[in-house]
Amino acid sequence: MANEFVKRYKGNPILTKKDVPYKVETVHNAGVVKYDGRYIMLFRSHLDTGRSIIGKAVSDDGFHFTVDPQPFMTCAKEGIFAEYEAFGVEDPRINPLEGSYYITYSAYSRHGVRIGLARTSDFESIERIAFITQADYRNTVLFPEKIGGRYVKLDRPHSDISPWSIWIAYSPDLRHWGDSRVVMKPVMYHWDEMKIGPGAPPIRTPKGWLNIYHGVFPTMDGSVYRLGVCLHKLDDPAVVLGVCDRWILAPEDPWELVGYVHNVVFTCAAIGEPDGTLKLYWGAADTVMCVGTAVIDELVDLCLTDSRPPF
Ligand code: BMA
Repeated sequence: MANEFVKRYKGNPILTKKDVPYKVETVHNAGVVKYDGRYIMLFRSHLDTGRSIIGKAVSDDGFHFTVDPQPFMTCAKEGIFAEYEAFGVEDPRINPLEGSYYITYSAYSRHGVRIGLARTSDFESIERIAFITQADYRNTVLFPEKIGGRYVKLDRPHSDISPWSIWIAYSPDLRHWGDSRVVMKPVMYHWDEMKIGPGAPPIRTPKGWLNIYHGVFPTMDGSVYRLGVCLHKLDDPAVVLGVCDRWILAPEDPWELVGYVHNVVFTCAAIGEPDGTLKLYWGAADTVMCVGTAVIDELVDLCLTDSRPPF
């Protein structure tokens, strides 16, 4: 019997390529945020070239979304952004910070994959700011406030000599980042043994920052992507207070098991609600979008009571 930390919405999948008014092959790995009383979703779609663009959808309840007639973000046409986004833009996270919404996205090119930072304040126009990593990095999330006077991000550099892990870094201005160090690593022969990466932007709770991350396990039938939770110390998020030993979500529904990439649940967004629940959004099999709900306190307790060390 599957664990029940995340209750799947009965109407899953909530968004598929059939809901998109322009031609795409997939709808997945979306950032979501509450803006002006509505839910805004920025979702990734593969084109039939195999490269990705980002679309926008809007919802009143967080479950039923309507897609804009045109894509929201395609690869830049000029300058440094064109050079480093030539193969597409992927997996946006929407990070609310100081009244703006910062979008961290994976930019692909012949130089590898790196993280772009863009800003919007109205979800109509978007301003690209900078690349905030070198290659090869993916999965960057920003904390929603300055901590100790600095901006803070989590991300996932690639390494050939160590399983891919979650790192932290700090910045005075969101452009220049340093003081980086590793905060959490995969555990051998565990559900996340191959690699881990930040998922949703961290959620503030009284006991710490809740980080919903993805972990990957290699099998003879390809890799399985699942989701887990850990908790970072509020005033020093480099300290991981606990990592839940078990996953909280694994591929189970038919559209999670089979699709563009089989056996994938992958998150870029979770939204804390006033009633103490959260809405967790995930891309299923890199093909469709799904949502579920969880109780924030239960996830926090899992990190603290059923935990393994971060290393
Ligand atoms: C990762 C990324 C994600 C994707 C996942 C499963 O490496 O490419 O965008 O969802 O693989 O294919």
